[in-house]
Amino acid sequence: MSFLDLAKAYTHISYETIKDRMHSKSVENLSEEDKQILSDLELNGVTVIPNYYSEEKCDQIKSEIDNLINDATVKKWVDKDGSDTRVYGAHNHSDKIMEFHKDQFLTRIGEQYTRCELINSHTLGARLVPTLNNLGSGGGWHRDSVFRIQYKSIVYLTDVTEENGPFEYILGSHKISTIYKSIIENKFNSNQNRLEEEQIENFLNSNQHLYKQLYTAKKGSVILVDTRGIHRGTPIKDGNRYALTNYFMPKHHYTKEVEKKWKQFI
Ligand SMILES: O=C(O)CCC(=O)C(=O)O
Ligand SMILES: [Fe+2]
Repeated sequence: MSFLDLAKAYTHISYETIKDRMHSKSVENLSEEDKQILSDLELNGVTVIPNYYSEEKCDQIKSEIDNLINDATVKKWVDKDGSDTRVYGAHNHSDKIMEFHKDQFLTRIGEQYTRCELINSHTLGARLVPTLNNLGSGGGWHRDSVFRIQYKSIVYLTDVTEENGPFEYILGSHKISTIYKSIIENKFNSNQNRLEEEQIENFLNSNQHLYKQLYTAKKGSVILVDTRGIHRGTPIKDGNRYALTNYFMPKHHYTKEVEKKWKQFI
């Protein structure tokens, strides 16, 4: 293990935690439903709410995403093998997507979980189709951030089976102790956010109580997730997968530079 990596990770994580506490937002009036969702998020790093959107609404938004993808005036990003097509600023083009973007319930849960006021920088509308050797949504196993807490909400707009590139998460890997442990036992570096299959196997061998969970679900299901934990969209084998993703971040992380970074894609 590298003491330097451990010291670096500890310094950055402590710094971010102190900043979060300085900007912390108090949590009031938790309903029973909120409590259940929060305890799931805290324990596992991820939770699912089925039937959040109706089938009809999912179908409408799905066809809006197709229209956006086919509209030459709309900014989009496509991965190198053409499997993953993304409209990062989808909320700016549709009232229904804007509704998801501004969803008060999803925002409130995130604020309760992170204990910070959140900004939703943008809502991604994405379509996945199978191509040879595609990596899946997000480009393989990763943590969105090692040092900072992250919260996203994803709604599936199509039924997602094992064939359609479901979201996958290592339950419990959002815990900071797993970051330190992986530096000590698995030779991860201080800011190791991209992970090879072999590193995932080593990580799981060191953490026998943690396991991978595949999120197959019906259209309309919402996944609430701390994307500091280790996750990926699995490679898509068949059919397609449409989804919206809210990119929340604590308000004090939403600097001018962050805003500028995302503006070029929106
Ligand atoms: O769309 C997915 O299944 C996960 C993509 C991802 O890595 C993310 O949104 O952070
Ligand atoms: Fe991610």
